[in-house]
Amino acid sequence: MAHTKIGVLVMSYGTPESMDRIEDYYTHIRHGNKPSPEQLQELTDRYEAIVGGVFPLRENTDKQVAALEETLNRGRGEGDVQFVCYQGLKHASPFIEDGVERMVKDGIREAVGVVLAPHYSVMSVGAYNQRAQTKADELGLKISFVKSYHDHPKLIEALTRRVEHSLQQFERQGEARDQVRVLFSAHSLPEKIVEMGDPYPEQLLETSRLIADRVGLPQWQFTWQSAGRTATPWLGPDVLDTMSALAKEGTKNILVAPIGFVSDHLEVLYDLDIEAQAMAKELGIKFARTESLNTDPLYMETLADVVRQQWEGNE
Ligand code: FEC
Repeated sequence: MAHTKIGVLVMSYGTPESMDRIEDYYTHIRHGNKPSPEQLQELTDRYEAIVGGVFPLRENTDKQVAALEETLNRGRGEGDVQFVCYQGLKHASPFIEDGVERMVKDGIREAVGVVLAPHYSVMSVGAYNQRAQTKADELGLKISFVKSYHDHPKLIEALTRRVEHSLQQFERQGEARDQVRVLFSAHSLPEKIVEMGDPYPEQLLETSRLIADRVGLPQWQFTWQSAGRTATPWLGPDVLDTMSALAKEGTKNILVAPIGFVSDHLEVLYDLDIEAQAMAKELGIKFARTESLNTDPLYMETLADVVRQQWEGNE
């Protein structure tokens, strides 16, 4: 018989709790290796630059987790299961393992895991799920995972509306929409994922195509962003290189839609709003980016749908 309370482990990247925790956070991202003082300063400067050193990802993730729980239980009738959401972060507290432990302490016996990132890579979503599975096995929790939801119609609708809204803003500023080059972007990963047959690049292209078709975009392309600062080659072209190349070809307007991210955080607020915006200024290009999903009800319904489907598939 099904248990009445089903745990939902909502996993997200995580962000430092305060400025003095940046080093711990960075060390965790670097698999236990401390960053050099220069690397630490450089990351601290980036956090300082986004509205004076706040960590918007923390509040946004809190809000997304609360909104998902509300969406999952909306209209719940007597006898229906109740979904209880727990947060599990990849690189900060509460860690993925903490989330699993809390569920078990609360008496949860069965759970579904979902990552606040729509596209599957063995290096991103795969790594979150692996850690959660290991902890769940240790504690005897039955858990299964949503792998990806990059083509969910409600997600596509939410992203389409954002592209459409931004194009209308260009039009209000006197630019014809067919003169705006739309760049879909996502976090780069090491090139080796391609040889591994990882679905990440193809899923990102699929999301891009679905949005482009719905908006009726004559010209668009996909580009990578936020590549790590390591010696290994990362997937390219990078958004800054793409912008330079387009400027050379005479492009005057660029709209970036960071479809690989679902929240306002460093990679959007710094890498696009500050770094790419500054590059656009230098290149004499008008630049905008689409708004982040954050707690958009369509995104919350996307997550609720895939969690329910995963749960029903297990019953
Ligand atoms: O706002 C914040 O505080 C956090 C913003 C943030 C998000 C994010 C998402 C993704 N990352 C992905 C892959 C990698 C790989 C490395 C890596 C490194 C960093 C560093 C910072 C950072 N990431 Fe991130 N990422 C965010 C922040 N990321 C800071 C370290 C300094 C730097 O390189 O800039 C390389 C380290 C490694 O080998 O592990 C790889 C992927 C995503 C999108 C999916 C997801 O959200 O999980 C993929 C948000």
